[in-house]
Amino acid sequence: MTRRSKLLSLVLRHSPQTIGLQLDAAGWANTEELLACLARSGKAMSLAQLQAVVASCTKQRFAFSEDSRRIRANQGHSVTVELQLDPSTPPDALYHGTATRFLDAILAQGLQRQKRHHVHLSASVETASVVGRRHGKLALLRVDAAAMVADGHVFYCSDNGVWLTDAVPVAYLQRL
Ligand code: HQG
Repeated sequence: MTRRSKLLSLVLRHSPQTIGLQLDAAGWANTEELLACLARSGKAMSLAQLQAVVASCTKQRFAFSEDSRRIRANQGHSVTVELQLDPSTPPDALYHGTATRFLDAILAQGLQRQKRHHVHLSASVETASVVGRRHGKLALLRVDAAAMVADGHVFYCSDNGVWLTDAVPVAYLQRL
């Protein structure tokens, strides 16, 4: 299951061309075409296996369209897609987990989106901690989202509850 989820992340977020797949402007792939491209690339997956990955993924990384004919990743892309999310008002505080080795750069430049489309923020310290530990020794930052909203920064919430924004200047960051 994890292997299939990673494969879907690769083709739906970062590198659809590795299996000859095309995403539309909003990041959707045709479900049948995805399965056909996977099969042609020697990475065959059945529709039932694909549905199981989408349903079982605790982070809801992927979503089918209502008619199930299309599938996309909910966030995390490096390829150019326009997810067409509506701006949304976040909780007053959001959290970002990172590794201690990035702190000097972050506290000099603010949070930048790096290879992704947005900076990813969490509504809970717990989720931010899990995200941060992926990178090494955990460092937690509190983001003053209320002040950012007051100053005109725009936030989006992905379908799986990840808060997204273009960048977080240093003034809104506090080390926890
Ligand atoms: C750091 C996972 C130096 C940033 C997670 C992070 C999330 C800077 C790393 C989603 C910096 C980028 C995203 C600066 C930011 N200088 N380092 N100025 N600004 N950074 O993986 O937020 O499993 O692109 O702190 O659960 O860790 O893929 O972002 O450590 O939701 O579904 O640069 O990815 O979801 O790392 O994680 P990432 P992230 P999935």
